[in-house]
Amino acid sequence: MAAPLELDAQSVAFLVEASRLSGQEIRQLYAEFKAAQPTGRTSDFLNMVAQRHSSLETVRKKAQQFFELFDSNKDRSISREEVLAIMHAVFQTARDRGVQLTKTPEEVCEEFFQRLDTDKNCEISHEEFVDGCLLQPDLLRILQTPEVMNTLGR
Ligand SMILES: [Ca+2]
Ligand SMILES: [Ca+2]
Repeated sequence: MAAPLELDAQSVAFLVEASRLSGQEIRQLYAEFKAAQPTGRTSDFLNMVAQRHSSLETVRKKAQQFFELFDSNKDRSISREEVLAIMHAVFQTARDRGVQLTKTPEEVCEEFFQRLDTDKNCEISHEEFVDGCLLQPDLLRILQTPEVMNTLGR
């Protein structure tokens, strides 16, 4: 018999909403938290999980939005042509704004594939894109520059 956990339904519901973890995962984390810190308060646990997971969730959501913008033919996969088309448009926006560019759209596209196409099949899957953004936070920072955002209409 597992020891009863003093995490009420309301707290679990709050965390499910904030973190997108399942209720079961949250109870598991709570059990680990109580094992590590027997005197730890529930409020400390709530703060810890909400903070750690909501930032991840924000990144995941942004990555999801960018994936959909890049995947213009909506086949749940990003091709070189799709990346190149967007890069050419982004570079045009940048030039119009007088921004100096040191790379070509082709080079940026190549870098994109080197970093995200993990299985090297020349297509970036939804999973590769989202996982890549979670593991390489600077990718999202690059995607959120004004030139890219303007070009993508965000
Ligand atoms: Ca596509
Ligand atoms: Ca791939």
